[in-house]
Amino acid sequence: MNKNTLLGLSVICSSILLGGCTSNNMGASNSDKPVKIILDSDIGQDSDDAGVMALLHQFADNGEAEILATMFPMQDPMGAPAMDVINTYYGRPDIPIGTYKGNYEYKGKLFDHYNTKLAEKFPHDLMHGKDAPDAIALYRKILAKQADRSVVIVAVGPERLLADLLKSTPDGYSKLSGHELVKKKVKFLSVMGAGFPKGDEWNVKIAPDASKLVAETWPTPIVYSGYEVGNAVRTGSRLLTEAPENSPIRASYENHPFVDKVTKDRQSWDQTSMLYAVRGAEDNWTLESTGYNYIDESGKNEWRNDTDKDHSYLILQKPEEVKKTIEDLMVAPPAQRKANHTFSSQKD
Ligand SMILES: [Ca+2]
Repeated sequence: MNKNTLLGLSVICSSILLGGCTSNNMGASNSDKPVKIILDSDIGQDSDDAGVMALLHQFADNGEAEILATMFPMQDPMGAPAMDVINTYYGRPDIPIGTYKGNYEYKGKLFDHYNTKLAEKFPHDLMHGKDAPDAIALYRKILAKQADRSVVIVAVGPERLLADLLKSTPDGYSKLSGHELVKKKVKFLSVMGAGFPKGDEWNVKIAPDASKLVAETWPTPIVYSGYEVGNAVRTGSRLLTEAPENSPIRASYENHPFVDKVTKDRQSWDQTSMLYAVRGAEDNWTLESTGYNYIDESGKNEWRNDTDKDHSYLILQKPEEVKKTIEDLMVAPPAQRKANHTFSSQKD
């Protein structure tokens, strides 16, 4: 990345991301639309994972994004069905869904706060994680078909799949190693994780070796939305009054134990990473990019300046505007053309 200092503010100017740079207005330009997205989300843990899927589908409705796949990085067999519920609600029941098939022991307690509830209540046809393909194989299958440097991965949970993807070996989909395949096909990685300038954040701590490997070896730019960004943007309460009653996003926030009992809002960690990935920085954020994100063995992290890598982190500038943008997208119904969708011809 090229780096400029503008009025004392360190910003990145990435020729990879932008083909140029104007002040702090970073990210994919309109000419890059639709942005090809793979979402990697630990849905069911926290309500913002449902929120991030709402943003992704609204961006697809707007022609801003193309959804290549959604991936679930944990062993919970109901994660993939919950993703299928939301994809189906938004009229895209055939989006490929991959799930983690490995035996990694996560370093903390995992929850199914709403995956099973969604699967029991809403239409879908992927009923169990065992029926979903292995996420690493699906990553390789999809990446192999895409144009070079065209895919943006948005990772808003533990980075288990990303680390295992890097370590994957040639197969029937590609003769490239995982590292080579990512380098060839991925434009950049947008991560919700860590904290800046220092952090001790859940997504990293629950699989610290994975986040550490990705930070140290991922061969494209990485843009982190740290804990402090989403922590300052609270959303969700409008779902209860403005979203359709049959919205699985609304259902994911209703009665979720992490949602504030008074305000009915929850932090918007995951949505910030998606918003940046699709729309760029606009004037919502500036980026710090001189240095790199160091992650230790336990998952604690800090921004260091002794070496420069293709890492950046978001610095929130417009919390109220970001809040409104995110919540507008979360409460909006699926496009009308999809409201008439029938569920008779779903996945094969
Ligand atoms: Ca998450």
